[in-house]
Amino acid sequence: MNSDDSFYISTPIFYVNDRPHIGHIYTATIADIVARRQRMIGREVFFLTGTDEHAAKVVDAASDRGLSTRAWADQNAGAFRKAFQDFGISNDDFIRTSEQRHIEFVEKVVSDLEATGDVYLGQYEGWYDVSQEEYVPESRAKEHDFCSPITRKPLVRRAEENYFFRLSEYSKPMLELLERNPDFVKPEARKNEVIGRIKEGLADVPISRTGGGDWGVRFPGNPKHMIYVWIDALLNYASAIDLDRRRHYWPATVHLIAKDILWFHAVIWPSLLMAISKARGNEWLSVPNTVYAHSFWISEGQKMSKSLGNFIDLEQLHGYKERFGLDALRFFFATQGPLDTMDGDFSRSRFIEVYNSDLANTVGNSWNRIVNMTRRYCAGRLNRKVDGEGLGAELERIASKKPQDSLGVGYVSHGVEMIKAIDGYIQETQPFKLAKDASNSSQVEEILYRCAESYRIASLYLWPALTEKMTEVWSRSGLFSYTEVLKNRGSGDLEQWTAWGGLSEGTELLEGPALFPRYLEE
Ligand code: ME8
Repeated sequence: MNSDDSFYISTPIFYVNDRPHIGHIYTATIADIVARRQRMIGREVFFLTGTDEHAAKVVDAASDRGLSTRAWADQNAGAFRKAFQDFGISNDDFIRTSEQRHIEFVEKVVSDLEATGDVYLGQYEGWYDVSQEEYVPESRAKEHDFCSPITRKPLVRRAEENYFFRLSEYSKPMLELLERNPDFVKPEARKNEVIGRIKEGLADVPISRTGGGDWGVRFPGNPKHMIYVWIDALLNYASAIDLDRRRHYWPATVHLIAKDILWFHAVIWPSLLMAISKARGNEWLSVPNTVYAHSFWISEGQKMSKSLGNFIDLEQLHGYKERFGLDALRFFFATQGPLDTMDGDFSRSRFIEVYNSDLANTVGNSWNRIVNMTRRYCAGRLNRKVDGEGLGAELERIASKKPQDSLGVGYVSHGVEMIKAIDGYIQETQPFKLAKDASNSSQVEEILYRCAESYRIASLYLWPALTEKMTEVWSRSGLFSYTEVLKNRGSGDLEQWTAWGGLSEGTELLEGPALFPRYLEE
């Protein structure tokens, strides 16, 4: 088991047949928000992402462009790496399945499993979904008119000699796992889907192919066979940890994925891990704590697809970043995204609406008011440190609410609620009216301290999403210590930081450009 203060989160590793799009940036951003909050709490976080390279569609996409597979994979892996930097993702490692450290790990695991009989040579015939690189069971193929349940492309009939993984042995252990750990699959509705499918029965799954060229990991001892891309891919979560200095992160706290790849993560992956642990008799490959499957973004009300040409691509995302700032995009992902079981619509008009109401008019405007009043009525300084009377209890009430998602992404919305409470308090106490009479000055100072201090607490909830602008707020109010701790990926002390009274008496609030200027569509 990993120690209580370590936290390991992963995203899927993404196919390098093409460039990143909104779905990839979304999952990485949500994982990033979770990772940052955990670092603030004081956990030692390991955040992994990377690329899945040995798929046949990577070979096809490269040959369509007249490129070598390696060159195309390198180019796109580079595009993912760069995109994650551009969108503020704080991953600790980036693994590529074409790396030697990964390939050797996969070979070793497969040999171990062959030795125990969990992997064996057999004959397979079935319906293959080329677009998803997976076989579809007969019943599911029929149900979907022999088309891909995901992409609707026709399935093809394939027969081959394959190595198999003895998944059929793991129905019982899987059901026991789901019973023992109620958080194993999240959200709840996804767990029920998984349980339903396991109860229909688990058949052994092919884990190698022949005749598909030489791009991939060869089966140890039988080089005619290549290891099926999904087995290769899932093992990234372990190969990246297979270093003495990293093993204590195991098992993964959360594998964050979307619903399209739930089966692989919620059933095949843990079964594989149980088989590996059996083969090696070691503990470090125990099953993950949680597989969290979010839903899909659709675009302006329609499913995104290559054929409709309506994918929100990197260029568009950069456009949002340039116009509204990176924080605005991260905030939209965090508060409006398909984190639960419903798909989410990414529409420009909704983006602007949320930006103006939550960021410009609430988060940005509130800070602006506090600073302006402090400068106008108190020469820019918080002269009187007081308790949180009239506001503190409300902040505590908001902070104690559990967000709807088990990942804690919903805490970002708590920050917005806190700021709304500050606005309500200003409305109620009317410091701008009180300030007209000099005899109220101490009262005004108290009110403004409460506002600034509450804003400071809210900023800690908002920071995992609004990393740039809340860092700016901290630097305008002398709170460099947070920045220092978090910049170096150190562990914060959220509990202490969110206690009342973090702003010291005499703190100067500096003016600066609006955090989120109101956006008016030309
Ligand atoms: O499946 N909305 O890679 P992939 C939200 N290599 N998220 C989306 C999305 C959408 N419309 N479309 C994609 C693979 N995603 C395998 C994974 S893991 C061992 C191997 C995100 O490039 C979401 O996270 O097709 C989804 O699970 C993932 O991209 C699929 O990425």
